[in-house]
Amino acid sequence: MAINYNERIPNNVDLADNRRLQRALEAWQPEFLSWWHELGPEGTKNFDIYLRTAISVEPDGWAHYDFVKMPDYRWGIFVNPEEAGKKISFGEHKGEDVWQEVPGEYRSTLRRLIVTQGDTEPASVEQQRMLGLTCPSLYDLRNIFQVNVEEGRHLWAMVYLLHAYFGRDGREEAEAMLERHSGDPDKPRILGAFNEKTPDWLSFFMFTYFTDRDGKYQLASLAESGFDPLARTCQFMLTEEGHHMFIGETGVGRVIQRTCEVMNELRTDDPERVRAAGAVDMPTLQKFMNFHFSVSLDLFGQETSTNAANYFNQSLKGRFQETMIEDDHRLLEGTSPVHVVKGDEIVLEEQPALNTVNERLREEYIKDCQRGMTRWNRNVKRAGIDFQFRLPHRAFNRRIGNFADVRVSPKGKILSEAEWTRRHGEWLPDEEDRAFVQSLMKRVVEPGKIASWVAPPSRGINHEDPSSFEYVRFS
Ligand code: BYC
Ligand code: FE
Ligand code: FE
Repeated sequence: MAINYNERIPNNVDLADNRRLQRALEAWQPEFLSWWHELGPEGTKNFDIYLRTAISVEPDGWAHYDFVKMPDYRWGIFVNPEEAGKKISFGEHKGEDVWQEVPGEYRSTLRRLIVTQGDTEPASVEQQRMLGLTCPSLYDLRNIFQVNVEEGRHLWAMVYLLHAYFGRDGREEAEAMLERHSGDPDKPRILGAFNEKTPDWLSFFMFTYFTDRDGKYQLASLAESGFDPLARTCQFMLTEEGHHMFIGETGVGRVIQRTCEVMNELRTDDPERVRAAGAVDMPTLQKFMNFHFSVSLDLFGQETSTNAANYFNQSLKGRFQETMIEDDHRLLEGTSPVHVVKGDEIVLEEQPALNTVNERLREEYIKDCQRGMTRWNRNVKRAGIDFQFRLPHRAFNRRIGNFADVRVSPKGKILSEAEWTRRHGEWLPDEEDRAFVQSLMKRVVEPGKIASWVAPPSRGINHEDPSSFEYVRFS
């Protein structure tokens, strides 16, 4: 089904046939736009930006590339088509037809899941809103705007579900999405990581690598939902998500590449000399990875969670690639291992499988994070540099779950408070590290130019030239 761009709200959900819903969403639209003007990317009026816009939900050929004037981007509602005869694949409703309406008994649980998902999307836009002012190149400037408009669209995706399926409560939740703000002491965003700052481009690349990747795993789990409109909405969001993680992996990779170049040119591994040459030293990069990885691990919730067990059992939120897993898809029997604190050690303990759904998803996520890191390390080695990045232990720097109350080193050793206080500066960016990275953030917007701390991209967007193409035109 093609997306109709002649309507005020582009959509493939036949909005014109549902006047009430259409009016409700049209009433929310100006509130969204004024939020975007106030808390969306700073200083972008009248920029022509080479953006991708969805024109269908078909796997190939869904995206169209063209210059768009930033505030005129058309946010729309795109949902994958219904599959005839589709059955629920897990939980107590396994084998039943998927639901096209919200089952009454699961109404508040589903609403909560949708609100939690939806809340992260505008939060990330708020977190990134100043970064356009310090972009390292036109290519990167275009990329951050692409991410921002799509996260805005992901908010639309969840707001559509709230309006279409949750009546007045849903409309109220949609309003509240624009009232909570990232880092606001009175009305913060729901999940921890979305109240952290994204103050510089290194943080942005780390965020799109580590935190958008949580998005991938959460959306994939919701894409299995027995509530089919949610599943179909998340399936399409995942198509867009791939590019966000690409920006993260190549972004961090380009920073590492630049550092390696500087180290080779100067024949040094002295962090101070690397910094003096305008690149980010390896230990600082490792600290940023430690921070973003650990903060993102918290997003998976508690290791042992009755909430997660209920979501699964009620067929609301599945596992990653549920249908590919070979088991009974009920998890009523059997156990799986969970890391727990026992005295002054972290050990594995078997727990009822149903309660460990969050931990299993986190496990998939960790493996995925490692894959990109292995690629980065391969390039470091190829550059002849004797340094390898490591993911810290899953218990390091956690605020949620079994390790929230203990101090743990990146290698997984439980530490005394005194030792943590003495050493955490070795593992997490401190004020001075952040100030250094901040000092590198200078806006570069001439076509073909790039900042000192990052290598140019190796390929362009939509086969355009990576460096010389004018991805953003100012007027
Ligand atoms: N921060 O049983 P548990 C994305 C609370 S990212 C604060 O584990 P639950 C994106 C929890 O509320 C993907 N509080 O909790 C990326 C609960 O409170 P109550 C976002 C937390 O809720 C980049 C208590 O601890 N999508 O799309 O079952 C850019 C018990 O814990 C946190 C989703 O998250 C936290 N991190 O599981 C843009 C999917 N974690 O009930 C976008 C929807 C837990 O005791 N959300 N708590 O008062 C969920 O599936 C679940 O809410 C969670 C947490 C897996 C996140
Ligand atoms: Fe998103
Ligand atoms: Fe994303």
